[in-house]
Amino acid sequence: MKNQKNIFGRTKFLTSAYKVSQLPDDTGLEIAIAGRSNAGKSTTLNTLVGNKKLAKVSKTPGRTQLLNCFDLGDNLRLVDLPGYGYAKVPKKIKAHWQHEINIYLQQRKSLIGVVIVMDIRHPLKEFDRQFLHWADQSGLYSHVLLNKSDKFKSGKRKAAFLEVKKEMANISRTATIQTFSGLKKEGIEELSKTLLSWYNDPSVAGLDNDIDEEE
Ligand SMILES: Nc1nc2c(ncn2[C@@H]2O[C@H](COP(=O)(O)OP(=O)(O)OP(=O)(O)O)[C@@H](O)[C@H]2O)c(=O)[nH]1
Ligand SMILES: [Mg+2]
Repeated sequence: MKNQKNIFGRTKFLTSAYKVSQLPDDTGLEIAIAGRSNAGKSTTLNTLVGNKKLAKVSKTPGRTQLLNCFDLGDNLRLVDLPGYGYAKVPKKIKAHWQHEINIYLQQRKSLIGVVIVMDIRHPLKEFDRQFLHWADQSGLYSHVLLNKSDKFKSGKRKAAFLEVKKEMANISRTATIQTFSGLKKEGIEELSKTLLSWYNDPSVAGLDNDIDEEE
């Protein structure tokens, strides 16, 4: 394995797709960031890549309304998905996104795993469970981020972690979990290690996906 310490640091915005059919060619390896609206998906992405401005963050839930696609080079990508479960988004838009996310999850061959971002104060809501279940069934990697962990003191944080971990095991045999704070930049190392191990798993998509060293 080559030195891949900073592949996330080289992330560039690639494209915004309103529909799955507008995404880049379905080759290489892609990891999607999913989760309820306002859980902190865009913040997580920005924290991971060390660029506050890459993905738009907003106090208004439902901000990310496109499939925003980012390029790490070597045909590796990250996709920031629109959040699910926000009540105030008009029905028509919600239905459109639900439809597109379903198509994306079912048809995207380059998709190897999903990061499911949850607010540590409101974990494992219905859609989170569905996502975990679906990823497990589809043989995708999944990693749960209990984000906004800065909102809890360490005792409460640990308790939430253990509880979600236990409950999650009933839904997915393979999902992993960690606490995270995009705000305090805590948990980046664990997250990047996890994603790198997915990108480097030669069994996914049967590709030679050895990652080049940063110049
Ligand atoms: N305290 C705290 N706030 C956070 C953290 N991560 C994100 N936030 C805040 O949560 C709000 C939503 O963050 P986003 O990253 O835009 O969330 P999102 O999941 O991308 O939201 P949508 O695109 O609307 O689905 C913003 O006000 C962020 O500043 C965190 O780790 N701690
Ligand atoms: Mg967002």
